[in-house]
Amino acid sequence: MEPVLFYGVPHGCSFGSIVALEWLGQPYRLCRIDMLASRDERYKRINPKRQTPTLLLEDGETLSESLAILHHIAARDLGQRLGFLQATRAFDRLNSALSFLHTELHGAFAPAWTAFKLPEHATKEKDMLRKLARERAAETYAHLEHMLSNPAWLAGDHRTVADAYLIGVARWGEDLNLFDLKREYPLLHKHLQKLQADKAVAFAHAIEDGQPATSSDAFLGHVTLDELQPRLAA
Ligand SMILES: N[C@@H](CCC(=O)N[C@@H](CS)C(=O)NCC(=O)O)C(=O)O
Repeated sequence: MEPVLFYGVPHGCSFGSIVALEWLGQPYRLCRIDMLASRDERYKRINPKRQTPTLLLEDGETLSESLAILHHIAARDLGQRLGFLQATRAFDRLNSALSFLHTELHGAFAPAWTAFKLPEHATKEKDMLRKLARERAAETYAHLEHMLSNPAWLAGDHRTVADAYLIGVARWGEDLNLFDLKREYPLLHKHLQKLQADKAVAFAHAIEDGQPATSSDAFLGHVTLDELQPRLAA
């Protein structure tokens, strides 16, 4: 069976892996994990931290961590130019961009996601956590603005898995009502608008929203944790 990506809603960083799979164009399936509602023990067997994304490979092995998954997707067909051959400068630049996005940008929003999950009455704690997230993310957005001042894409002269990952994480500043990207970071906003116009990005939004989604034909449908049991037990 083709690989299965476990993606998280609402608004998981797994969004980037969906976009990358669409860009790759090889057959895959998706399994939806509700990160707020589900404490499904069966998913814990797939990802002991219960985090998304995870990629279930053809041989039953699971691969966790976005960066590993994105590099894996890119390496499935270097001809698609979503990534680069390891031990080249281009690979190093891509790896550097991805690491920055994960440790700095993704990391900056952790306090805001904690605030999001707190009960309504915890106003003081929420405000403090949101302020911290805004401070950390502002520095990262400023650096991204600098990174995007020269090349048309994040890691070179064409789109890569770094752009796929960026679109899934950079949106959080506005999703969490912390930033007005158009006013504060115009180059980043422009880059995100360019990505929003991409068919694979529209597809990933539709998937997250549970709407009919138009794929590149690589998407073979959703599969449930129940349906995956025989494959996982093997
Ligand atoms: N280091 C992991 C982090 C993944 C992560 O933080 N996933 C979030 C969604 S963006 C998640 O699953 N959150 C639910 C939870 O931690 O309970 C990766 O890069 O894949």
